[in-house]
Amino acid sequence: MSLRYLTAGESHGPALCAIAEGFPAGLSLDLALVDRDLRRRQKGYGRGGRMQIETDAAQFLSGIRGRVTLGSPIALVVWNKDHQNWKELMSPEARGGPRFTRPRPGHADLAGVQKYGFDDARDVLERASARSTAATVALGGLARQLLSRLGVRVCSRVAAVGEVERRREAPPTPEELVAIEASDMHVEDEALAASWRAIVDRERARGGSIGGLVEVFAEGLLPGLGSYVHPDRRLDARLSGGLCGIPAIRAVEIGQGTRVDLPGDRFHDPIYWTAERGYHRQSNRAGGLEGGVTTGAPLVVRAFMKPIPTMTTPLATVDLDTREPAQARYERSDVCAVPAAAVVAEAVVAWELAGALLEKFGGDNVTDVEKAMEAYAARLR
Ligand code: EPS
Repeated sequence: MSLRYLTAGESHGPALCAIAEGFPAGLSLDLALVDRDLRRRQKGYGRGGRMQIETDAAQFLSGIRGRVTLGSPIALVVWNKDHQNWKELMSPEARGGPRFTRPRPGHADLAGVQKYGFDDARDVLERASARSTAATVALGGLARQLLSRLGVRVCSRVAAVGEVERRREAPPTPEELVAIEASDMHVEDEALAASWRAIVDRERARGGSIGGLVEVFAEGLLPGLGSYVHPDRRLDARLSGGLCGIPAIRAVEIGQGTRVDLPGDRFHDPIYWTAERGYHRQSNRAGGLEGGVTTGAPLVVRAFMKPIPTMTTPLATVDLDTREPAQARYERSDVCAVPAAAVVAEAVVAWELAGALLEKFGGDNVTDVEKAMEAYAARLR
């Protein structure tokens, strides 16, 4: 394990924090870019009131000196501004307020209460909240800068909200990326964004919520990251595990991996060789991974997000105190967080790719990593 991390923090506690260990020394960081990713995560049509309160920013505590990594653990904090309003409920010193006794179907509320022996689902939901993904995105922001130094670019887009889906097979162009970043639906096509906004509005009016599909792309990868030699070294396994670790992600697809309706000759990518290009393919149905190993083609990974389980028209549940039928308690939430999930998925993919790169080319200093990559690329040629 060359790169590892831990996050901590409750949604309305004082802060979210993270420690990353295994970054090579000598990497120049633009710390403002991490905050830029945190702002991207806060955006999106369909977000709830919390995002009006927060202006997420990472405060770095260790592992960086003069904007250059030291090779020592990098600790960071994202303060929860909203904690000021929750001090009586959510401090290490206080736990006031009414208990949360009507668990929301689809959330971790009931499972967590049963598992940990609580009588208040708040003890569960504060950590189960997708608020924790702010820490994930800050870590991804660091990984992205390492990848960028090593020639790898990671980006994302939304491919579906509710029933309207439009996938891409190839990464967005730089011009399309500008449009994606400017869009409150995180997509290059404004007409598509408008149809998704209408779906979000419909669900808001129904008191419901809506999920969708996000796509993450990575370009500039050498062939040979990850491995087939053991299940836990397969990069597709690591990407899927990481992505399913994001709250509300229920399924992952690599390339056209779910197209089990296709026969083999239309599922795989024929191999060619020319003196100019070496080994290559004319298609990328595999999404850049074969046998758990990068092929050198762009990585294409999709993550499916379920509708957020907190709804103003709640589902049936049972009260934890009385065991009587009840309606699930409503907590402030998002009607749709699919654009934000794309940014989080990007961070997770960046993190896993940075780990895979360091595993193959690892060194104590980022220049050592670069040299190892160059030597490997020369062998491939
Ligand atoms: C989130 C912050 C949370 C929720 C959301 C994600 O803030 P609050 O509970 O104060 O409104 O908006 O969490 C959920 C959707 C959930 O189900 O837990 C964030 O920062 O992304």
